[in-house]
Amino acid sequence: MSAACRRLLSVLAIASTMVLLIAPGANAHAGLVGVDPEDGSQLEALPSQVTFTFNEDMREPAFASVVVDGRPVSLPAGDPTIDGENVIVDLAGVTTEGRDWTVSYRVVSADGHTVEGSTNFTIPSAEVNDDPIAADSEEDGGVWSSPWLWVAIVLVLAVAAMLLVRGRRAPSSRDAA
Ligand SMILES: [Cu+2]
Repeated sequence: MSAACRRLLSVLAIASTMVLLIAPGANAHAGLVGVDPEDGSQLEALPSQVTFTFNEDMREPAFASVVVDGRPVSLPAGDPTIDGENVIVDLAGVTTEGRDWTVSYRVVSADGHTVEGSTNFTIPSAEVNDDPIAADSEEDGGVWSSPWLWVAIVLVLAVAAMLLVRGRRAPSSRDAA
């Protein structure tokens, strides 16, 4: 095996390790300590916001998606707001009605790991939402499920790792061509 080939293999190994470390859900060190309204709540009406509280400060980027009765809901207020340990999903402006709500989040913790999860509440008095499912149902968080995003990340990391390996070897130049 040539030196260049070995170097390429080590670069790929480093890159794939880094991808595993940052991939969503691979390693969730920050813990969720509370949700308001509480997971499993039965409510009279849609709350104006859902607040996820963690055991450490959180940071952007933060994404949220909302599903009611199995149908995606668009969030007029956009991405969640981060306030220290709180990640706040603003539901003001949501006009969709329905009974069984799931609010999911994906956010970055202070140590740089991605943390994700969801909470559920029901509005027993509401009509079940049986609207046809919109074609663009992938809009929230869809980019994270795209394989091309991860391919791009692997390429960027591979280039970065290669530059690092080169930089470290430059002074000795023992395998210069
Ligand atoms: Cu962590």
